Amino acid sequence: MQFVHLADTHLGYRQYGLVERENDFFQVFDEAIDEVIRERPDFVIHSGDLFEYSRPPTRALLTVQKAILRLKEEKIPIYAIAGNHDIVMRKNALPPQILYRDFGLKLISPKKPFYLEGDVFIGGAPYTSKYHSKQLIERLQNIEKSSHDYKKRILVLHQGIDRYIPYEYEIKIGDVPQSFNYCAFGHVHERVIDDFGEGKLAYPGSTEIWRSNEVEGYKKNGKGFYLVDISGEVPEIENINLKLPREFIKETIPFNKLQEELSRIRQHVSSLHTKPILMVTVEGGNFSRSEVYETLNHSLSEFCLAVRSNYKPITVEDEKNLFENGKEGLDIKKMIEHSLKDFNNEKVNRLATGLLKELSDGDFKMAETMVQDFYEELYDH
Ligand SMILES: [Mn+2]
Repeated sequence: MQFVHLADTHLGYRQYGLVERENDFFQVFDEAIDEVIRERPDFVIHSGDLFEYSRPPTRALLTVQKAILRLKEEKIPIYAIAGNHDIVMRKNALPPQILYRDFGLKLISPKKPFYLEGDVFIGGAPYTSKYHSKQLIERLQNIEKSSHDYKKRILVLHQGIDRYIPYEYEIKIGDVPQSFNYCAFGHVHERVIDDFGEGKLAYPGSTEIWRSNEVEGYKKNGKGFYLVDISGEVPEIENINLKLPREFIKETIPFNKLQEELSRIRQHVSSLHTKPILMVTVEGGNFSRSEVYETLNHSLSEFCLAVRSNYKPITVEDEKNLFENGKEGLDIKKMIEHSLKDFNNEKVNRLATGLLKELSDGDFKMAETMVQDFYEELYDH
């Protein structure tokens, strides 16, 4: 008995406002469906964030419709839950997944918390905010009760858990019932496979690079989905990697080697078949940002879909010196002021040092108020 576990496809996302990036997300999704059909699993689970928005662009809706119809033709059932991106935060709001019910998609929801696929129990709940976590925990206990009599049990959720995202979780690992053979989770964009209870807990991660901080994880673990065999005592999980449509390149170059580094990067990006996304951090030295920006774009933009730049006048080495020279020990407040001095913005400075203080004191309420005040002020102008 094999199934595919997929999540966080974020269809309709137009990264950096680029239609090419929107297409990349569609392309990798189509590729995922091709691969699913080649693998011929008994069923598919999509653990949420199918779409980027609760009102997806028509093309995203059609892409999914086509995929669902292909799976239906191949007699591969698909189960899904709504993720935080698929949901409007309004009572009784319906996620777009509901549109495919008549095409065969089985939506797991509070109204229909579980299904049976042969003798496999597939239960779960849509994304629930931290504010309503009590309700979710109650739901989980009920789902666990309903699952008791079945030999194979799968739990489908789209949540952050403290063990994996310590600052933005909705529930704690102790709140997740341990009696399931496989926890098919979504929300965390990195790949995770953990032993949990008698079985496994897994996040397949996002299928494309949704934020630039996913690049490192992608290089290490790839992106794609899991093919899970639950026939045996413990589930066996196989990583299926998809080929991403374009490279996402991150480079950090010292300002004093700008020219030679740029020609090295230029050589690389000009050899690629598909224009990459390039993120360059220029660090160290006193330089004019606008001039460096011009230089970067001038030498690289014809070979890249997008050139994003970042500037760090202070290098890691400088930071270390600042730390070692301080006789009274590390003055984080000074370090923040120093590294933000280029923003030339007293308000950002005040927010950063203020947040540092309140968060290290554990006064989250105060920190929240500070952030709210900051943005209110920002949008007032
Ligand atoms: Mn997501």
